[in-house]
Amino acid sequence: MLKQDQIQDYNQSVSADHDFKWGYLGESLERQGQNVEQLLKKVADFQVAIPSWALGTGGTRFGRFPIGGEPRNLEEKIEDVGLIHALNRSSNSISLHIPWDIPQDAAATRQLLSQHGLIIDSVNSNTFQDQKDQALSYKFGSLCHTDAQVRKHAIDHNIEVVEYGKALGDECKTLTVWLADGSNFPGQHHLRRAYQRTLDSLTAIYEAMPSDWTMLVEYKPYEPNFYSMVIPDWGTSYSLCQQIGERSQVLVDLGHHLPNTNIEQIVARLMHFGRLGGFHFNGSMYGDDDLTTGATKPYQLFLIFCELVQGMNDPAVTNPALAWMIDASHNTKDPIEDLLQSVQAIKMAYAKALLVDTQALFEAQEQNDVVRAQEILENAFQTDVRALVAEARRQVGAAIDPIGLYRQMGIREQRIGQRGRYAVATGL
Ligand code: RM4
Ligand code: MN
Ligand code: MN
Repeated sequence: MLKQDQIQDYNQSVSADHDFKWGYLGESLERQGQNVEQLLKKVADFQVAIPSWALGTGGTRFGRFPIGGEPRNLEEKIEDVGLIHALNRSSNSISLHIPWDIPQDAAATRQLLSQHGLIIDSVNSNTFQDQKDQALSYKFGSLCHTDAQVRKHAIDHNIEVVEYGKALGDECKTLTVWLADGSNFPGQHHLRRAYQRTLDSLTAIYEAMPSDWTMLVEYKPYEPNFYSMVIPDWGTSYSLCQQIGERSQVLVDLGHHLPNTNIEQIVARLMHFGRLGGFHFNGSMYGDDDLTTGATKPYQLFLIFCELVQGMNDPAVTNPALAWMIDASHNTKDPIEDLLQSVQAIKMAYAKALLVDTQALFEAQEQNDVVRAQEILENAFQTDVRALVAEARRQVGAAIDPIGLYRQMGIREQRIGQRGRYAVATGL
C-alpha cells in the first residue's frame, strides 16, 4: 500500500512548480470574484467510481496485448483501485460486474474494501454472455427472449446480483442493467413484443429489489446487435423507467451514442424529467470505443458538466443524486494510468463548469445575445484548471501529479514481479 509520507515526499519534490502555477491561477480566479475555497472543496469532494472490469488490459476481437501485472482476482482489483484512490483521493468506490467479479467471501471483501477506504457503489448484471455450462442460452436475448424460461433465468440473475450487492455493504444500493438484447436481421424480432417483454422482465427485477435500491437502465444504439437493440436510445430507457417505477433511472454512457449526438441536451432533458440516474464516462470517436474520458471531445464533456452543474444548482430540478462511474477499456495504455487520466479529465470538466458565470449566461440567453453566451462558456472552458485540480488533490493528501508518482515508484514493474507477466483479469 502507498504510504502517506511517500506522497508527502513526492509532493515536496514537485511543489515549487505547482505553487507557482497555483499562485497565478488562484489569484486570477479571485480577481474574477470566484470563491476559491468553495471551488477547491467541490472539486476535492467529487468522487468517480472505477469499474472492476477495466483494471486489466482490454482487447478487441482481433487481439489483446497484455501489459503484465494485471489483477488476477477481485482482491487484486480492489488493491489496484485502492492505489488509484490513494494517488488521487477521487476514486473511493468500485462498480462491480457479476459474474466477472463474484465476491467469494463478502465479509472479507468488505474488510479489504474498508482497509483501502473504498465502497462498492453499484453492481452490474451480465446477461450478454453465456456462462460455462449455462443450460439456457442468451444467444437470442435475455430479458426480451421469446422463451419465458430464458427470461426467468435472466431475471433471477439480476436478483442474485442485487443479493451480492447487499452483502457488500449498505452503501451499495444501485443495480445497473445493460442489455445486449436486440436483433441482427430485419424480421428477426417482433419489435413491439420484444420491448414489452423487456419491460415486464425489468419490472419483475425492480419489484424484487429492496425498496431503497435504484435500477439504472443503460441504452446503446448498436453492438453486439446490429439491426436493432431493444434499448437503443435515451427515449426508450426513459419510457421504460417511467413505467417501471420511481427508483428507475436512465444511465448515460457517453460512448453509447451515434456520432455527433448532442449528449448535453439529453442530459438536460433527463434532468428536467428527474430521470437522470448516472454516468458511464469514457471517450468516443465513432461508437462504444471505451477510450479515455475527455481524450477526444473535451469541449463536449465540459458542456455536459455545464448542464449537470446548472441542473444540480436549480431548486426546480428534482433529479436524485447521480452515480458517477467510468466505463472504459484500455487496449494500449496501462489501465491504472488510463483511469487516472480519465478521473483527471472528469474533474477538469467539472471544475470548468463550476467557473461558468451562470447568471450572466442566463441573461445573455434571455436577451438572445448569442455571441456573449458563447464567450461566457469559452471563458470558462479556456481556463487552464490543472493547478486547481492538483491543489484540490494536494489539500486532501493526494499526489499533486498522480501519474508522475505512479511512474516514479515503478508500480507496474512491481506488479509484474508479484503477479506475473501474463496475469489475466476478468472483464473487457
Ligand atoms: C457495455 C456497456 C456496459 C458495460 C459492458 C462491459 O457496452 O457499456 O455498461 O458493463 O459494456
Ligand atoms: Mn456502460
Ligand atoms: Mn459500452
